[in-house]
Amino acid sequence: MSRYEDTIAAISTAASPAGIAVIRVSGPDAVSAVDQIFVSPVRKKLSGQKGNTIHYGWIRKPPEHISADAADEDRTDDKGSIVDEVLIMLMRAPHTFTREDVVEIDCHGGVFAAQKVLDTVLQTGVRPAEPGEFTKRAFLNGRIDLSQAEAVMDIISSRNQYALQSSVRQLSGALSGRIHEIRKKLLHETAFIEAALDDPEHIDIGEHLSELNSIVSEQKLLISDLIRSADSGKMIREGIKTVIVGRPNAGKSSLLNALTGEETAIVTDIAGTTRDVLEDQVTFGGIALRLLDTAGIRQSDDKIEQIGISRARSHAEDADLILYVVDSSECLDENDQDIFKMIRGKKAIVLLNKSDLKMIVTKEEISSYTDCTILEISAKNREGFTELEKCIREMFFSGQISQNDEIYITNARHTRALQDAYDSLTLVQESIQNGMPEDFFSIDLMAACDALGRIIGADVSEDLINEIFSGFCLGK
Ligand SMILES: Nc1nc2c(ncn2[C@@H]2O[C@H](COP(=O)(O)OP(=O)(O)OP(=O)(O)O)[C@@H](O)[C@H]2O)c(=O)[nH]1
Ligand SMILES: [Mg+2]
Repeated sequence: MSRYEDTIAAISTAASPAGIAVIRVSGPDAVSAVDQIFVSPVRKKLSGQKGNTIHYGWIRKPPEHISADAADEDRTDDKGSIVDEVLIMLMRAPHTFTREDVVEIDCHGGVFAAQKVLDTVLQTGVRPAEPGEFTKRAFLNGRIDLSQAEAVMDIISSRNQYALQSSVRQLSGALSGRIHEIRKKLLHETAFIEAALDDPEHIDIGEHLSELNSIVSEQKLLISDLIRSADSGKMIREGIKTVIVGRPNAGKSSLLNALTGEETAIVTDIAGTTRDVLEDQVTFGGIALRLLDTAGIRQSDDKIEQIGISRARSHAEDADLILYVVDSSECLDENDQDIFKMIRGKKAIVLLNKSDLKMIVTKEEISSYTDCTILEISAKNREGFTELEKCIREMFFSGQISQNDEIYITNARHTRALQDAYDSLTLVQESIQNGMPEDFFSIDLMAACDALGRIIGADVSEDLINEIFSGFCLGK
């Protein structure tokens, strides 16, 4: 049953010119409201139709709005009241996304046309939906849990293939499933302790402590795996911050342009062309990169160039990935030594650029200065990019994201909740070690369940009562 008494409507497609727009109406009056403004060629009524059916017809202004509007527009015939030709998708509760009656109106696209149809729907007394309200109803009516509701938002905003895949997995319940498993174990332990406290004559908690400790350790491990995945998750969502560095004229801007497929940066044979940091987003083999082209690094007396170089250094400092471009047709010099120092201990790939020319610098020479992967490329001829793509994928996603079933935490709220759960479990272990009374364990175990529950929107007290009654028959 829906918790809501009102009916909401909104344009669910993008507000841009398109062939079709979809107006979604959800709530107890969805069908009767649309019935007031829908005319079918055979005069059928939507209220008499089954769920999951499609109906052709027109949206017409509601009767009480026709005369005034028609007078305005000097139209008095029936056609003057027609707003658009439409297809109606009729879906009945509870087999819908919101678990309410849902009517979707496929009308003609274009911002103005769709808005006209929505206005007409609203004239029946339906209220405009707030942002995300359909998904909120789906959650509150029990159709999806909170992490799945958030995944819906993530799917909508995902900007690359991996972000999309990760959100779709979350929507399908992958993250919820993992959280449920951990939470179930902790709830079971909490219920056991509660039962022991209630019935000390029959249940001895002392015998159970080492098992409790190892169960808590296992769950902490699972939680910390999830927390660790948040770094990759952030990169999936926002793109890997990839800073291109190198000496002037190495071909950094040429690389940026080759990767973006656009003439984003100015390329010349004058050393010191790029002064400021240039940023662009690309999807490279399905991976989102936030690419930053920077000023060539060298000793310089030019004030502007110096500022550019120091910006390059500071971006390299907090980069997720550094692409160090070397002009392989020229000998290395002291500036390169400086850059080798800069990339030490960082995730970096050395790109021997200009492989189309006679190469003077070799992989062997470079590898005497760094352990980083070294690849030969030609930014000018776009050669070596497949290798680069493979290398980045292996560095960040251990190959293919789609072929393993890893879960990536992409939401800061989830990371915080996981950290809280982890900290509470650490307290449980400390209490065990310090021989504290049982109620200390159960308070912190409950806190951990609570924190995990925040991710999926579960209520710990309700779940604990269920577990106690189903598992331990308290009060029998
Ligand atoms: N033959 C050849 N020339 C290249 C290649 N990549 C870049 N160049 C040339 O090298 C010169 C410098 O290229 P840029 O991309 O401007 O180099 P940069 O590293 O951005 O230089 P600064 O902005 O001055 O630091 C230009 O003349 C490019 O056409 C390549 O793969 N092969
Ligand atoms: Mg440049």
